[in-house]
Amino acid sequence: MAVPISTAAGLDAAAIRADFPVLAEQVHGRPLVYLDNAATSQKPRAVIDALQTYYETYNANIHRGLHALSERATAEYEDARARVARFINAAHSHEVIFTRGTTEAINLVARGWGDEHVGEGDEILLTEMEHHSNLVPWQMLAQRRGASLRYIPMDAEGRIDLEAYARMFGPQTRLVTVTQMSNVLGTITPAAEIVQIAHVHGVPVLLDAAQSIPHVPVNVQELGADFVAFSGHKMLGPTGIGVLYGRESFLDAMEPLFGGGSMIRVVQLHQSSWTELPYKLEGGTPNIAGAIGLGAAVDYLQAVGMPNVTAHELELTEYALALLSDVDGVRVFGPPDATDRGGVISFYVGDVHPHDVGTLLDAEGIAVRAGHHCAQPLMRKLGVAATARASLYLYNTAAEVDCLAAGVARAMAFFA
Ligand code: C6P
Repeated sequence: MAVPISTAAGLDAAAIRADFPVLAEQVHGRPLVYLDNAATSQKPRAVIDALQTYYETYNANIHRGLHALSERATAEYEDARARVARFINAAHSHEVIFTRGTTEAINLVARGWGDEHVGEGDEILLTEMEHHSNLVPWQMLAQRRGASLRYIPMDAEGRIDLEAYARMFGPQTRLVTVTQMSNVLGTITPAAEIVQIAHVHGVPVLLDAAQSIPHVPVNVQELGADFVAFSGHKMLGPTGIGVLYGRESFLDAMEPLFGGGSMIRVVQLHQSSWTELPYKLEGGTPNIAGAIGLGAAVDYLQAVGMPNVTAHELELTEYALALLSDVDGVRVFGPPDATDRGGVISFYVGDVHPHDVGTLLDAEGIAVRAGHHCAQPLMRKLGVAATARASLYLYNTAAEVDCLAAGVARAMAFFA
């Protein structure tokens, strides 16, 4: 397969591919074409090495032992936190709380902040394109507290009606919680404007950045978001590690979700007091290796340059949209213009069930996802039960997009 050596983005795809051992694998006797990056990304050697080095040379618990291994593990864990904080331009390292992923980060806010600040008759604003992780925790909170969810008007391509949104605020609006990039439509939402409008009304904003932070530069201070949630495994890092970023004053106002070791100041028989951020919100032994791996992933992305990652994916997305729309009978969801979206491309092939499309592509070594993508309300809005979805990342190439389009055309012909 021909692999472009470099793109207009200045990104050396061949060199990058060589850093990802799994990309050399064969699947069903064919070279792997991995286009399921919205589900999880592949890992570069640097991340795998960071995990191995931790386990082989300084595995120990953190913040506990006075011995050399524990001191090194603690230093590396805290260094990873500082690197993640720099990556998103947080004002302080302690505004980065390590979680298991986006899901846990959002649940932490729904419980730790929501239970304290949302009550009877209050309203939470969100969109119909939220992943279940940014929907179900708010339904649960609304049910616990007698609050309600209100949906911001948007079109079928995920474009938010900002004027209608601005009119939704009332005295009982407590929170806006929206995705920064749809995991189905690829739509990039106007996060800065969403935050600006909410702040005019004194309402905080949570951004689900699970699909954005891996692909576009995100500066949390510039955006002004109060909470930002994302997952390590979608940005070249290990599974089981993610981040809740919160502005200091908001994290201070949160109750811990997990009581236990590391999060206390003083424990008495009938009550306890909490220690400072970030530890207050990280009860128990954290995913030490995962955090260190995420630190290595962030270093990798920064070395490539996030603007280069974005530009490369934009180029590939434009190419993929053009090729797929050339296949007769293929319907592509989301904004038609690649500049309004990231490299997440959901599509439907004629009347063929997306699972059959996924199975046929898999037989050719092409990994895509098929299903409702944990976004059932959005599927209903689109009038489908499922879609096939190809999602791109920095190591994908134009040649791989050619494989996808050819595979989709063959699927169409096979079922015609
Ligand atoms: N979306 C997908 O294939 P976790 O599972 O906690 O790492 O991430 C949850 C999540 C939250 N928000 C958005 C926008 C997401 O896309 C995801 C994960 C994967 O689309 C798995 S369902």
